[in-house]
Amino acid sequence: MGFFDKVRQALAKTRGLFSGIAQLFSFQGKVDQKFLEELEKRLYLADVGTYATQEIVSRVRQAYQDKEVTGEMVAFVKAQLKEMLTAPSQGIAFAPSGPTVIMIAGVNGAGKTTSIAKLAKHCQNQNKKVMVAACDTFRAAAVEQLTIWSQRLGCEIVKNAQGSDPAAVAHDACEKAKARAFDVLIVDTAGRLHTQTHLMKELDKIRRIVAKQIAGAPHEVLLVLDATSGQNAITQAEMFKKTIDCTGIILAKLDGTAKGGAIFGVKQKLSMPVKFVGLGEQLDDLEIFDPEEYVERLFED
Ligand SMILES: Nc1nc2c(ncn2[C@@H]2O[C@H](COP(=O)(O)OP(=O)(O)O)[C@@H](O)[C@H]2O)c(=O)[nH]1
Ligand SMILES: [Mg+2]
Repeated sequence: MGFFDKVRQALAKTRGLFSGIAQLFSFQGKVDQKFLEELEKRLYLADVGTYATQEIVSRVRQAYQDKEVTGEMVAFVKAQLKEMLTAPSQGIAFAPSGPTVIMIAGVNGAGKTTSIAKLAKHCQNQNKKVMVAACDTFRAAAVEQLTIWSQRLGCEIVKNAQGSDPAAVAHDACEKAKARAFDVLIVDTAGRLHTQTHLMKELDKIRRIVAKQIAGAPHEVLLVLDATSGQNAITQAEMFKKTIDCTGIILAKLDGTAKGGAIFGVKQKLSMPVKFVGLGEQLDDLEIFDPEEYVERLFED
C-alpha cells in the first residue's frame, strides 16, 4: 500500500466529518451569512480548529459572497486547505556530509519511540546507516523498548543504565556516530509534560551537547504529536516550540481517529510543517506527509 491507500484507510473517521463540508457545496442558493455560518460549523466539527476555520471561511467570503453555490467551490476550499498545509520541505533534510542528527521530543505516550523505529526503517530504506540513542533514561522500560526495536531493525543502539544522564548518552552517541561514519543518528528523549520546566531544560541540554559534537546538529528536531488528542496537541506544541526550535512534526496515530482535521490547526498556528504521519503500530506505518494527497483523500466519498 502506498501513501494513497494507507491515508485513505487511516482517514476513514475524519473523512466522515469532511463529507459534511463537501455536501454543503451541493446546496442550492447563494453564499450568504447563513451558508458561511454553516461552513464554519462544519469545519469546526471536523476539528480544523478556530484559527484555520476562520481563515478558510473568510477566504470563501471574499471570493464568493452573494454568488451562487457551485461545485467549483469544493475545488476552491480544497486548494485553500492544501495551501495551508504546504511546506518548503517534507521528510528529512539530510546533512550534506557526516551524521544527520534527528532529535525526537514530545509528551509521554505520544508515539516517540515507535516513530523512531519507523523513521530508522525509513532511513534504512534509503541505504542509510542508522544509529539510535536511548536518551529516555527516565524509565527502564523505555530503553528496553528501543533496544527491542533496534534488534528488529538491525541498527546500532547507544544506551546506558536507567537514571543515567541523558546528555551523556547523547554525547557518547555523537562520538560513536562520527567515529564509525553513521549517516543518521536518531535521539530518543524522555516524555515530558510541556509544563515540567526541569525536564524541558534537560531537552535543551541534550540539544546543546549534540550541537557541540556535530556541525549543524541537530539537523531535525521533530515533535511527535498524538493526532487523537486533537486541539490539545497544539497547546503542547506551542510549549515545546518555546523551549526547543522544532523543525517539524510527526503526527502519530492518525489512523483510526476522527481528529485528523487538527493537522490544519497545527500547521497554521505553529507554522511548523507536518513532515511525517504515523498510520499504525508497525515499522512500515510511517509516511512522508503529502498535503495534496491528504486533502484529496479527506474529500473522497
Ligand atoms: N495506532 C497507532 N498507534 C501508535 C502509533 N504510534 C505509536 N502508537 C502506539 O502508541 C503507544 C505509545 O507509543 P510510544 O512510542 O511508546 O510513545 P512514547 O512514550 O512517546 O515513546 C504504543 O502503544 C504505540 O504502539 C500510530 O501511528 N498509530
Ligand atoms: Mg518512549
